[in-house]
Amino acid sequence: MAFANVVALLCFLATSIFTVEGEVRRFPDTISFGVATASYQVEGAWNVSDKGENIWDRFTHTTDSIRDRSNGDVACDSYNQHRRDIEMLKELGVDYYRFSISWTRILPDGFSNRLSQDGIAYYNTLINDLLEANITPYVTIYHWDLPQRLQDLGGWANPMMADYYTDFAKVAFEAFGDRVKHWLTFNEPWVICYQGYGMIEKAPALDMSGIADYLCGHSLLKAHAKAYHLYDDVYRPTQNGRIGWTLNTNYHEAASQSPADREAAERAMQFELGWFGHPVFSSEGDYSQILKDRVNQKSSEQGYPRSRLPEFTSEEVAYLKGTCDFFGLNHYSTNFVRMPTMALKSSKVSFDDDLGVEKFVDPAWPGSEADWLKVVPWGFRNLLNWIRNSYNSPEIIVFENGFPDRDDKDDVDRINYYNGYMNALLDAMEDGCNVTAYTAWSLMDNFEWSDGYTQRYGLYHVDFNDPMRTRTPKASAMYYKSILETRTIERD
Ligand code: GBH
Repeated sequence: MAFANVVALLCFLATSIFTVEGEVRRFPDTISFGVATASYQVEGAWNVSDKGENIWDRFTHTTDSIRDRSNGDVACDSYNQHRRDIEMLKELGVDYYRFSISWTRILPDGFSNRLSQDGIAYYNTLINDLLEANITPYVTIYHWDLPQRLQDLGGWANPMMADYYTDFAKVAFEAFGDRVKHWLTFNEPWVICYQGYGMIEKAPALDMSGIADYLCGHSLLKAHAKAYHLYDDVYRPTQNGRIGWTLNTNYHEAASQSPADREAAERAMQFELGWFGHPVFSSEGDYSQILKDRVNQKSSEQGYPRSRLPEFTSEEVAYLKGTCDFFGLNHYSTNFVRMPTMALKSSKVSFDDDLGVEKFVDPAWPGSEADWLKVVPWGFRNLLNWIRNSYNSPEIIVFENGFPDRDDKDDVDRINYYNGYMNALLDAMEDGCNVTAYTAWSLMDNFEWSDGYTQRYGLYHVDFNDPMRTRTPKASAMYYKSILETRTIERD
């Protein structure tokens, strides 16, 4: 009977929308889902064939800066096990896989006059096998593994890097662009420059904060714009892909609603996300006024003849503006920011001194294996809205979001993290943020930079004591899979 059918249908709908545990929310059909990795963190095969040495090979082999004294020589062995990786991607049901290209694997000397056929073949096979599995490749051209020879020339502090980088990008477009339609020029410029040139946290560990970090950022911005324009002018007309980059940031929430604290929080946003975001995404372009003013004023107080932050010419400002087809975002956590009560004395020249704010976290926020990573889902929602308001409602793609464990397969904390952050994502979308894709970091446990293998972000566990590097799904893998399958998530 028709009436009974209607009742049955309504009951079915009611139980599928409202489970006993709570309300279920649906993701719009416009959003796609993926997972990410990066070459040095997963590939291993560090000296196979003619691969050249990069700065992470050098850093891990010659310093004791890695917490467990490990390295990426073998890592997840994905160079030999990409088929297993693809099985996992299929099991998860992702739409796309974000991976990066190891520069010295395809250009052993860093320069584009000599190509490694084996290196090119490796990525060709990976890309072809992904496409065959119906998984879209998203390619990061540079995820931190600079050729050591280019580092010897000053790395990103050398203005010539804009050309060398663009040569490398050109090789990638030529070799893979017939099949790769999603490109990222850089992963996290802020981390590259702040942690690699300003601190000792990451290779090349220059430790020249307030100087080298700004030089790095300056030529990196130019490198990005040059590669973008190359793609836009030469490759887009025939290859029809999209290109941007992905910027990391904590969300910086004002500690109070006082004008001073709000100013401090906005300044922190402008120093972190805005350092690279403002020149590309703001309507006026260039570094933000607040960044220019702060560094300029500090520099002159400190007796420098010019600002430690280099300047762009007006041609360069125009050349940089709009050089992303979308806003790529890597986000993990949030902190509070307040204006220091006493003016901090400019004792030591540094990026943080230029910024001049105090950051702290709420001790009640749940933590993780990483001391900096607190679980604050509402910060993600606020951040997405900050981007919407500051940069004229761009299309946003979340390229990383994730949570570290120590060595755990029953990873309830990670499930809670994803549940909170994916709910916050939906909240932001309901606020009007145009988010079109979301990426979990990471597909599997991998080499976590200076934390070695002590912090694990994987949906899949990797046994690093096993020569086979056996992968096992964690509980969170099944959780993410079910979200992708049903396109729903339980309201938190
Ligand atoms: C990403 O970096 C990387 O792209 C990826 O390769 C890496 O494996 C993953 O995240 C996990 O770490 O609270 O001020 O001390 C994340 C970079 C690390 C940048 C934490 C900010 C701490 C800021 N972020 N860092 S603070």
